[in-house]
Amino acid sequence: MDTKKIVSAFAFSSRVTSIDECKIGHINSTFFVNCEDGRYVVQKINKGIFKNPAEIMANVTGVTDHIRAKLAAVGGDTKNGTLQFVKSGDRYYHIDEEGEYWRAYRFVDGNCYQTCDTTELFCRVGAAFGEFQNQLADYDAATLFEVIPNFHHTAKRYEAFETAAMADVCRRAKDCAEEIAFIRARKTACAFIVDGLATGKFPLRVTHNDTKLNNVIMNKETGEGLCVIDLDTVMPGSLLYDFGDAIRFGASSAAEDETDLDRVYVKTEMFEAFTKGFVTSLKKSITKEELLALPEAARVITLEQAIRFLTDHLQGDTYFRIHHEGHNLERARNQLKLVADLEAKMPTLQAIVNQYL
Ligand code: GN1
Ligand code: MG
Repeated sequence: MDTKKIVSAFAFSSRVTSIDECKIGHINSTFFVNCEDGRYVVQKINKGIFKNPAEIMANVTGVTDHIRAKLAAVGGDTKNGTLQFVKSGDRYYHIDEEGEYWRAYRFVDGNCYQTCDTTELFCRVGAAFGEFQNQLADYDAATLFEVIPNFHHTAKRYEAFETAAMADVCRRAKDCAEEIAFIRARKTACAFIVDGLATGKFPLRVTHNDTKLNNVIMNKETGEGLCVIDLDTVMPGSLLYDFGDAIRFGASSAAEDETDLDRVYVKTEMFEAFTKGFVTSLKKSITKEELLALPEAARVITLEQAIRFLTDHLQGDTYFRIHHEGHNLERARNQLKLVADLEAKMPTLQAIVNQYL
């Protein structure tokens, strides 16, 4: 792969001075491209996972244009408040000689966190995701391409897990019998959000679907949320997906792959902080049903992530990039520890959200 040649396919407004590789993220390959007029991100879209890169780029440019217009209307930061993609010819992606899809966007300078140490920070992250939801409240969901069908369909994730456990192609099931049993005991929980969407209990909204702490860039000066990034999975969904995934990642005491499980638990003060930022930012647009379901959503989405990691482990690590053998099993165990802790703390979490009724 000739990175220089790929980079040269994009219409940067000034000369490229250097290129560095970025190692964070489980899916796409990312490079930082330094130009005379600033920094850019050039990314190879993982075609194995994102089967329709052109449609993804239509989604993300549509969404970012919409947000930019919203920012302009209120005198907001149109330069850094949402991603700005760079064209290659007349489109927003470049196809290299190997048929791989690439895209480029302006690097948003700010702070990005992998773990959250203060409640203030996490409250601001919650406010940023709530605001993102608000900005897209009037976006026509019907125009969005469903990039990964059933992405947060936890019940279908469960079915895929059962299939993988039964097939056991790598003969790994015997080493994770306890984890498999733990998940099986929670099968009914998997339908909680999708059933609510199907019956109309929870409204269908445009959601981000990957609301990890590291997907919000924070303003270096003010500390407030500046830009929500990683928009590949923006699709119609439930606000509960976004809330649940944010708690799963940001209210955990440890990284997603911490193996010392005594160090992995839910920080209730972090749950409280995110809830405050998110709910306050959503104002009246969150329904009572959604509000009451927030703690359960955190449990369901954390369980879903454990299911996804364990399924990938059982299938031979074909989806999430691993850094060593057994990495996906370690991640699954970590997430299951969080599920158990969320269950233990459920009354406290419910009391926190009830304050907003
Ligand atoms: C993937 O690549 P990254 O870290 O942004 C995954 C998310 C998972 C996450 C777990 C498209 O996101 O759904 O929650 O890993 N993205 C996709 O860390 O599957
Ligand atoms: Mg991401």
